[in-house]
Amino acid sequence: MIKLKEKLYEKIVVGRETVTRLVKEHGDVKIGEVTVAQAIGGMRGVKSLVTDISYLDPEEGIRFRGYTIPETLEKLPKVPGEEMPYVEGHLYLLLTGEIPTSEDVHEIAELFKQRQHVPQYVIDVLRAMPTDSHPMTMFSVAIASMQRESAFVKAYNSGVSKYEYWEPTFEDGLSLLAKLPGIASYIFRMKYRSDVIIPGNPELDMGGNFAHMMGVPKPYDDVARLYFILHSDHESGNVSAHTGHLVASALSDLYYSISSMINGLAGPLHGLANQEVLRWIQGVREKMGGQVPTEEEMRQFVWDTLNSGQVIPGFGHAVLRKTDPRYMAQREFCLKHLPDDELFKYVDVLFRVVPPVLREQGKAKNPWPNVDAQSGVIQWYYGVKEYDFYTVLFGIGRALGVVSNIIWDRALGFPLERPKSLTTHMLEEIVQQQTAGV
Ligand code: HAX
Repeated sequence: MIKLKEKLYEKIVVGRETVTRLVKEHGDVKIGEVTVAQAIGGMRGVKSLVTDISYLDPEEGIRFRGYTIPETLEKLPKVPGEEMPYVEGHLYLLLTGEIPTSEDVHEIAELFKQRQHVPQYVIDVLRAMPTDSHPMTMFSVAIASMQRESAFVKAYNSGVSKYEYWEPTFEDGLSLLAKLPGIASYIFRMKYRSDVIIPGNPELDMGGNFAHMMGVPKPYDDVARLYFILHSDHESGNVSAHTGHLVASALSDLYYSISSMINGLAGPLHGLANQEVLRWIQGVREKMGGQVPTEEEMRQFVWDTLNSGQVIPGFGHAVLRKTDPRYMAQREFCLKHLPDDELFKYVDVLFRVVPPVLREQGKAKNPWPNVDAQSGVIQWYYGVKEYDFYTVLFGIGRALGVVSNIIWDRALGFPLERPKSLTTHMLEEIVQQQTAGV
């Protein structure tokens, strides 16, 4: 048996005991209240989801299984001779909560190698799509097209017990994750590199193989590893993670769930913001004739965008109230590898200018930069200038976290998600009753 699966099973037994005890013995304990503003306002802050894979503290930022980003990057086994850890090791951490040994990492790397081949029919589907389809549309369609491969569906149709649902879901997760770098790089090369496709190299780790198939030299392999790890999980209420969980809660398989996750990620208020940051900067760059704007000039560009009723992409967050540590990790990478890059200087000016302007405007609860403000600059520097591809990179990373969450959803027997809705008239009645009661 796969060692990772054995380890996972040990943890699942403990996890099942915990959730059974919590529901049986403490099911009525209140963990929060819901206000009218929260019900109308996108459920901000409503505590109604459960995950152990990661936790987002508004002040500190994300912790993966209890580890901050610097701790994660420091503790995970590194690819020999490289700066960044194995993405495979990060998946082990997300799934089990433990730092893997190099043997654990190599087991996953080996499983990925066995499963990385992208079926020809997926390529045919991509080729049949209009050439101006957005890369995220292509990515979503390619994933959905593989639904016929689902081990979960086969097991479900043959009457597997619900206590075993997690096992074929685990199989689907490994098979799907192994193929995502190949599919993504295929889309990139087909669309933007004259259709010259580079076959995968099974000797390489996930990040290394992705860089190889993209046709981008070192240290892009480390960029890929850093990206996939940073974007992997952000607890489970964000649009992409929540969509994946919600769709999976109907017992839709991982192919349906991850394709839906990609669709949620493709919105400009979420993952597409990394594309939008580059689009916004290019607009400024054109107006500046290539010159880096002064802080005063940049302030005016920011105000012009706000005054035209648009958001400043890459700034603000629904939960975070400080600069995103995912932004800081990428900023450190930029300071080390591309300190004199022109676009990095733009982003640096924005870092100083945007927060005070957003504060002065007085609307955004969090004026600080998020992960998307910095990520496109690194891609641009290494020659991946087609910014409508950037959210696909986010999608490969996010799939690691959402797949891990869905395997655990199945293991813990989380039920169909079905919150209750009210009409606005009912809200008015509740308000009247409570005001009268005061
Ligand atoms: N620029 C301008 N206005 C902003 C803003 C920004 N960057 N961030 C928030 N605001 C505005 C909101 O639009 C809202 O305006 P209205 O009252 O007119 O509706 C007001 O400030 C209050 O919003 P909030 O409570 O601070 O923020 P939300 O939780 O509603 O939204 C968003 C969080 C991330 C969607 C928001 O900050 C935003 O639109 N940012 C720009 C887009 C972006 O960078 N998205 C990526 C976020 C990180 C992520 O998920 N990555 O994938």
